[in-house]
Amino acid sequence: MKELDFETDFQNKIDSEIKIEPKDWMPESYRKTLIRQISQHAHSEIVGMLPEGNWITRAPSLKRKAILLAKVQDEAGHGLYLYSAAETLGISRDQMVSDLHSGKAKYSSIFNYPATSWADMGAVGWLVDGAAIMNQVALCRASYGPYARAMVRICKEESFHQRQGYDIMMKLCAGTAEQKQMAQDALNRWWWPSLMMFGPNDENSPNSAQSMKWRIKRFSNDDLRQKFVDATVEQAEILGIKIPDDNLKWNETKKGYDFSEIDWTEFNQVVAGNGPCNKQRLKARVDAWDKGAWVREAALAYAEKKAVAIKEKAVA
Ligand code: FAQ
Repeated sequence: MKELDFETDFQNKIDSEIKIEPKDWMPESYRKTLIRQISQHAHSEIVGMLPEGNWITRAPSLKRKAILLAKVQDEAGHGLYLYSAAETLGISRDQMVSDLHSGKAKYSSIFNYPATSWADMGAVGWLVDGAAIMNQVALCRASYGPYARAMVRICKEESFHQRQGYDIMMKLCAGTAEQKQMAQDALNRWWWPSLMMFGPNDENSPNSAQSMKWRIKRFSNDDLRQKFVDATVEQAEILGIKIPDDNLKWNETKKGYDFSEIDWTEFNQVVAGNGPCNKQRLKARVDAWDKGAWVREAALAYAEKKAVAIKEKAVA
């Protein structure tokens, strides 16, 4: 078959909702786009463990501590499913990690903000996991099989994460005036960064058109952001706290909320590495990698020893 026939066949498969699998022919640019998105997504899960991991020792009760611990462990698992999915595209895990540590690979802007109070654990679960689910449910139908399958499992766990965050917010909002104020303060600080998670506006999103043609993405950045705002407004009303946007208003014509423009200068600064915690987050990852070298070496030595033993047993 000629290159052009391969391309037509590939796009026909996608249009017929047939999943692309690792050994199938794919355009080099499809492979690269997937490696970029899946590895960025994996890095986000791993770096995303840091703001919440910081609160495990300070959770207000044993129950909250156990729940938070389980959530942070889930995020590690998500990172691992996603690194594995990316590996099927021909990139090694070491390469991906090295790209993260050198600053070449991106991760979600949201994790460059500090989590300064216990209420932030509520806001992160409610808003950050909420935004993540809104984006990720669609990814369960991504055209690349290993990514789509990883996302199915991740989404199940993310819904629990979102609910535990909302539960923290409900408790705080039903507590003392000071606790409710903590919840309001957390909403004020996490609202705009959460909206930024969906990426640039559609007209400034260079990857969207091609990713949608390839059915990696099913909805545009702005469509998903709108869905998130529409779903979240009512949840804030139930909590009795106010979303920090004076222009937030129901628009009957579009059957959705109007809201203010995002501060794109801030978004670009955070993505460029100049957010409040970028340096701290990367340093934590690099330190963990360096300090964990002996674990990787020991695991490799054990695997080699085991392989030799199996070989010797087979020969005997
Ligand atoms: N932060 O052309 P587009 C989670 C970059 S998981 C940083 O629109 P695309 C779970 C983008 O990479 C959260 N960079 O790009 C959790 C591109 O740069 P490049 C992560 C961003 O790919 C919860 C450039 O801007 N989720 O939270 C961001 O079509 C709690 C142009 O943008 C995923 O990764 C951003 N916010 O659409 C864990 C989901 N937005 O690479 C722990 C999978 C955009 O060309 C605790 N990813 N950029 O140099 C996606 O769905 C897509 O990649 C988008 C961006 C929607 C993020």
